[in-house]
Amino acid sequence: MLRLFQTNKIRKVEELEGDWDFQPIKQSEELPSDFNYRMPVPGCWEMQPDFLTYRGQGVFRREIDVPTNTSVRLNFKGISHTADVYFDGKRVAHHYNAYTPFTAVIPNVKPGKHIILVRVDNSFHEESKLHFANDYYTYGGIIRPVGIEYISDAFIERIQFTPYKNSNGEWQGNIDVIVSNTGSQNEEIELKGIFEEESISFESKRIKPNETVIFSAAKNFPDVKAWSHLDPQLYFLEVQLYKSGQESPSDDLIERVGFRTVTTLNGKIQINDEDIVLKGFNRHEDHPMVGAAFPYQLMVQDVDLMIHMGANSVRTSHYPNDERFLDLCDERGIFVWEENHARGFLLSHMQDPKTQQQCLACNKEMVFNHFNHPSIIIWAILNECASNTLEGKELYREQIEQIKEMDQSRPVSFASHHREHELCFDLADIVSFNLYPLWYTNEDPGELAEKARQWADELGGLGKPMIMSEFGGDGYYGLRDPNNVRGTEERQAEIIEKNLAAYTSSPFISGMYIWQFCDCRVVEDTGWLLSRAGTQNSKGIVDRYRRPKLAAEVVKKYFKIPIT
Ligand code: ADA
Repeated sequence: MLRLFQTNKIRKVEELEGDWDFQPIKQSEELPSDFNYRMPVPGCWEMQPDFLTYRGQGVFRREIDVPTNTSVRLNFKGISHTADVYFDGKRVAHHYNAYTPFTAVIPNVKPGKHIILVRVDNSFHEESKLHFANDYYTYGGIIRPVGIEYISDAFIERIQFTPYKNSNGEWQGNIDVIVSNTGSQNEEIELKGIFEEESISFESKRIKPNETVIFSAAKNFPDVKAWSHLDPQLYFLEVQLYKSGQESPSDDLIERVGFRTVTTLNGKIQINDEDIVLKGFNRHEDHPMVGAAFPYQLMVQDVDLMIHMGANSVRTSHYPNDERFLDLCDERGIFVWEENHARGFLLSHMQDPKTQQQCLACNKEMVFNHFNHPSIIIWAILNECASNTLEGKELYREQIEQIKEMDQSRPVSFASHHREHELCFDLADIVSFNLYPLWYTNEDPGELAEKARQWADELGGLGKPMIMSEFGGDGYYGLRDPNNVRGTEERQAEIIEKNLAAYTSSPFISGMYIWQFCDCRVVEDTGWLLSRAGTQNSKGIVDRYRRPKLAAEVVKKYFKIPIT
């Protein structure tokens, strides 16, 4: 399943799910011709008994049968972490970063059999600045779905829909449709939009070969209902592409959109002009049975569990998530803080130009691909990086400006652990603190929150909403002790209780994300093994198998009380 709704009625799309041939290879080895394994796609190779901790390269192979003369677009939703894609032996794409989608267009494909090869690398090396030994696991494989789309020369790349209210409080929307021409001739293109059986017109345009053009339209939507947490109304926005002189469309794309605004005024966050308080979890896409390659049912289980505990929000720490998960959040009315892929970069790491370039690429892919999800209400960058330095600040600035240029409709934030040394609050719309009172420090959560508000006010965040973006403590599932010693479920429950009691009663806090929803696997070579026993981060409120710990009842108690 690529998405939770039908994205095309005209363009033919198939999912390339199933067993692909697989062969591990060495770094400098040529592409293999013999394949000794079969590997599920989507899947993580760590789930296969011969590759439990394999860090290296492997090649996936799949034969496809193309029905007619056509152009083809391969749509990879996530390959961990570096991919080189070959079509009939010719390289057609190179992509870095496990957690963002990419496509490869192959023009003029003849009918018959063709071979797709994907060389995948999950090793840590100089070129890989976002994936390295870290407090979560970088798996290997084609971890998210793959689609094949049969496209005409001119095709719709994507649609960007921005809802807003006019001065009379009526819903309006800007629609941008991005169209490319992969053919060798100029194309005269007309688009027809359809929304709830009403049509939307666009000015026709000529597109030269290899050119990408944006078609724009603005429209009033007088009869729609707003998307909200309690009533997440969604609508389909369909765009059809006609080549000049043709009566029937040759391509289409359907997006699912919602009408809501996000603002930050008077130190609070508003959805559709109403103040909200975000209550939720940091979540890693990780599960002991599937790694990072979530099937739909396990996504639903996670969302259900979060809702069951009273959460209204999730932070996709520390990378963009699978689009099906975001679709699900749209459907269930879960507010999403989506962030780019970055955790704990020191200044020297940030200053390597490759790091910034990989972050900028990630930001672009995140915003372009996830733009239409009404559930996403915050974009964030660079979790716990060098925002306490002037040099780091310039890199934060460049990334925030880049995001603002792509999307002015959502606030931007970043999670900081620099306390009174933070230098970048002036760049963000929301100030966010990762603080671990009662776990890494012995401070009182309420007093610390007051201090944090003061730091925010003094350091450029005056008048801005404030979020406690991480807090929590270890609790090993099943480790119980009436003395509440560190690491027990009792101690974790106590830490969570004191933190939530403080934050849910502080009027200046607009959101809180517990670290973390579920325990997650971590990379062994981080050097923190003493605090990461079992190579896992054990601060989950549920364990890796989603069994609730004692703290789950505490969360329920606090998250279910309405906060005004
Ligand atoms: C940090 C970090 C998380 C996690 C957490 C912890 O705040 O952002 O990824 O590592 O600490 O468990 O210590």
